[in-house]
Amino acid sequence: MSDASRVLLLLGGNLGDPPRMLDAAQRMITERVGAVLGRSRDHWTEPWGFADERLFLNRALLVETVFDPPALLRSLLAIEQELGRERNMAQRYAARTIDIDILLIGDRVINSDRLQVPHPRMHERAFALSPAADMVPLWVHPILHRTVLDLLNDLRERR
Ligand code: PH2
Ligand code: MG
Ligand code: MG
Repeated sequence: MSDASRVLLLLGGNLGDPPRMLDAAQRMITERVGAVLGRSRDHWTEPWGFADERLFLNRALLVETVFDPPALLRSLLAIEQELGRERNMAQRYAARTIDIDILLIGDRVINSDRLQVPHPRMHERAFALSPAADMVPLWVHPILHRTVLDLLNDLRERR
């Protein structure tokens, strides 16, 4: 068995009933992946990267898990599927019921075909950094060597 890792997840969705979807995802994560040590506020955010009439609800979770990264990814994808996530291969970004992304796993850096950690676009996305900063503002990004709060401020400066 591997040691427990602290994982920062981002939940997001903009179809159906987002608060209910995110609550259901959080419950399934607690049951199957590990203890939820903390959660952010809920943030209603503008769709990023594509146009859609419906706002996203985003929430970050701090989770402790004994799963290794591939097992973690597999179980998060299974939860997305069970909650009705449909993937449209023709579109990079699309409206969805639920998305569960791995933002950070401790100070690990992973570059496999299936999984990149830190999430490669987290530093460009206020919808990820704002919820993260509610909970873990001082977590240091292991590639950029900036805290979550610094990354959020950097983004604001560039806008
Ligand atoms: N996720 C995306 C693309 N755009 N926009 C917002 N506001 N929130 C998201 O979670 C989100 C997005 C890709 O996964
Ligand atoms: Mg995503
Ligand atoms: Mg995803």
